[in-house]
Amino acid sequence: MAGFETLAIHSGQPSDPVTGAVVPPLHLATTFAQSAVGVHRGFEYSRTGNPTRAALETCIASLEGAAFGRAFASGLAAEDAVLRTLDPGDHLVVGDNLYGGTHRLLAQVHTQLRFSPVALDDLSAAERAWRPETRLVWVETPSNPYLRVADLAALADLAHARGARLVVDNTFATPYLQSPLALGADLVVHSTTKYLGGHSDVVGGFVATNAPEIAADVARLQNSVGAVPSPFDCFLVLRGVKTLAVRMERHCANAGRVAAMLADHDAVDTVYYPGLPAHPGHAIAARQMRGFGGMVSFTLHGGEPAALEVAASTQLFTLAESLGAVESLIEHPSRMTHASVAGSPFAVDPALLRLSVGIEDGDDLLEDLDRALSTIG
Ligand code: P1T
Repeated sequence: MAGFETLAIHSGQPSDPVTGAVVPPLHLATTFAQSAVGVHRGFEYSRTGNPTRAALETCIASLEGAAFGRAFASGLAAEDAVLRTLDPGDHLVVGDNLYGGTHRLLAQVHTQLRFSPVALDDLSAAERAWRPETRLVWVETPSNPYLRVADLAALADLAHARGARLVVDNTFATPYLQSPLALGADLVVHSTTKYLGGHSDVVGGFVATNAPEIAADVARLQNSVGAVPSPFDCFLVLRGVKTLAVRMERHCANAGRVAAMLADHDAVDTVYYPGLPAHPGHAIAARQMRGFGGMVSFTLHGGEPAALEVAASTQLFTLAESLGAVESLIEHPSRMTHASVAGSPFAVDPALLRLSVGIEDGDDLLEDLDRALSTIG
């Protein structure tokens, strides 16, 4: 089997047999000619299947070590497809730190499901939350925005021993840094809007699995519900994926430097980064990840007022939602990405700031943060 970087560039993307083009063509056709009824070359209608999307699906599936992969119009559309495989009344054990939109999807859209938030870095909490109708364990690791780390092999064992499945949102880690399926997970979901796309210019999602019955369900839902990405969206994610490995190396290096600098800064209270030895999930992250990722969160002694001031003061770190692209971003989760979880067990400390550390010159990033932190004295 070829290495990760080789798969990222070539998997699903042989040169075009007609023209020799080395990049998969952008197939905008919505429909495909049939030589007789039901006789075609693999594609009928672009909601059901599209050649540019197929290239992306083959590529990302191979990066996740998955036999099957399906692309969606957004990360939430991918999550929605997975949740639709459940029956009314089914119960999920979910990490108590999740992207706010995932919580909103569970709490406000899939109201026929039940879910219990637990600290998934504490396996006994998952055991205590278990019910006879528990079908899924759903975890982000590292989580958004607290960068909590869950032991995926242990969670998979726990879920399987009780007849449930483990779903891992691998958005923060990416398949370059972490392989949930190899650790026992049944499904991986992604917001490809983030590191896989990598350039803040496309919204997308992905589901990967090795289980044929889950794959068939997800494919049926992808076609029946129709939350598919456009061919151009697929083209952009495919292009982003080609440089994922080199981008992640730089994200990790820069984030490691930023976390160390913040941990040393007088104005900073707590730094959340799995690469710091003091992080409670450090040992597990070191075991199950290839690097510690590009996301860093921290609180300030000055509380929310100081956080708001710093968020408004950085120059290189742009104040904006989202993450995972080449440029550095800063955001205030409790009022931005996680505003919808206010008042729930998923609520985020208003003193918290989240950084998506980009791949700019590391010295420039440290200088920008240092200058912004000096504004709060
Ligand atoms: O935005 P969308 O492509 O639909 O993906 C949703 C999603 C799913 N999972 C994780 C871990 C995420 O972080 C997100 C989206 N998150 C942000 C927009 C954010 O700034 O945190």
